[in-house]
Amino acid sequence: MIFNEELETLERDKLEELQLNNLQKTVQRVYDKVPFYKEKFTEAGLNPDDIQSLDDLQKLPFTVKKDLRNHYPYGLFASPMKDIVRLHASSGTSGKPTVVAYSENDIDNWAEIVARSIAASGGSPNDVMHNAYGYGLFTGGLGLHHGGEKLGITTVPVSGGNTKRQIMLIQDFQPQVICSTPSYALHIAEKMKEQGIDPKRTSLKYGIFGAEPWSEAMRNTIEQKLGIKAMDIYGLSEIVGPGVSIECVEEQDGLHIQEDHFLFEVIDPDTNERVPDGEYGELVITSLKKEALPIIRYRTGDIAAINREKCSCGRTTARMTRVKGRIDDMLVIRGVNVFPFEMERSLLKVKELTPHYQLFLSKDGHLDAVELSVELSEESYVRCEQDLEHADVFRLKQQLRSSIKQECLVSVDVNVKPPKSIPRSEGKAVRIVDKRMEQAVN
Ligand code: DLL
Repeated sequence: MIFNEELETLERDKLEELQLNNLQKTVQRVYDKVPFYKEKFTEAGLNPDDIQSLDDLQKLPFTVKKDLRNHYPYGLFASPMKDIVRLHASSGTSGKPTVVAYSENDIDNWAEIVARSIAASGGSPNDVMHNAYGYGLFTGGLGLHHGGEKLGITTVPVSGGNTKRQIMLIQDFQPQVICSTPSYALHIAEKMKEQGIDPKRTSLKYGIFGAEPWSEAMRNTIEQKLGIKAMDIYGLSEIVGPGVSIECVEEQDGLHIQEDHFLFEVIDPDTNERVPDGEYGELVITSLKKEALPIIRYRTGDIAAINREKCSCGRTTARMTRVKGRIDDMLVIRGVNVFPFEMERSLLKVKELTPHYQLFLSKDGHLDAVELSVELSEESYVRCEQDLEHADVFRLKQQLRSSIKQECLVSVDVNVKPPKSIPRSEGKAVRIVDKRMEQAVN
């Protein structure tokens, strides 16, 4: 189902006309209302009249996360506090959080794009939606919530955690749609099994999963374990939260960008130049309708590519690939670049292992070293007599190492652990434990 037939299927020239109009308004708004942008534009010798085409966007300076931090908490807002009805914030694990603001119109627009997203994923007003994204400063819970209500789906605001209760509610309320991080969906499936419930035989039909990188192989695993269609939703708080782009259930091949709300560019993070469609690079996003915190050319740090081919679902919007990872998470192991989640594919091929893993990074002299911690499934642990020195464990370790070497061209140490020893997450999974800085300090 297409929620907003008119805007999601606009002819390209009409869409671009709309985008340019809203880009000009946004540029004027930040110039008039946010001293940070006025200074940056002035420094670059620009004023809002210089934006006469969508290509002129490239003249504008980038905005980076540090700019939000440097203006913590309210310095980049373009609306007076009396017009701001909501704040959200990042977790701020590395310093102050980044704070984002919404006017009433911003909340309405956000609900609109999330309603589109749930509909694109297969949800309809007849359904019940179990929303297990965290409610609070994180944008996942409330973002899906308002979109759900806007679509008219029966929205159950469960939030994250208390997995036993989640399972009870899934059994009692019989939802068709579940929203959570991919890793939490796996955790729920695992807990169901422990309780003697077959996760494939619940009422669930679709999952709306995002907020962390996950691979196509992980999608297959989730679909198979839960017997559902697993859809990828992308977003980030600096831009709005979830709903910036979404897969359609017809193709599950790229995430439709809400192009009437956001302008996407893909740049080479080293040269800062745009790369052609189809090539991977850093996503740079400009908001077109936001009032409280409009953002110009925000460098997301996320790596993906864009495809403008028409989709069979009828939407005319461009699609982005799934996010390969964040630039900060890219590992350079003996000169080879690799994103942690690229190793997922090799891991998920080994049927004796669970889909849970963690990567520990350390320094071995001047070189980066990686240890991949994985765990045995209950059945395999019993089969190898609970002995991690067992020949079978040794064999699957070798198998995983050589598969990673073949697919990712890097060598990693593999540490096989007993079942349930990798921490489970109720929100974003912590996949990377980086000890390199600690080692440098000591
Ligand atoms: O994670 C918003 C969100 C909530 C998206 C629920 C989807 C579902 P932040 O906490 O600001 O916002 O984190 C944003 O998470 O820059 C990406 O690195 C990553 N991310 C989000 N969605 C995906 C996805 C929310 N589908 C950061 N695939 C982004 C890969 C994702 N990474």
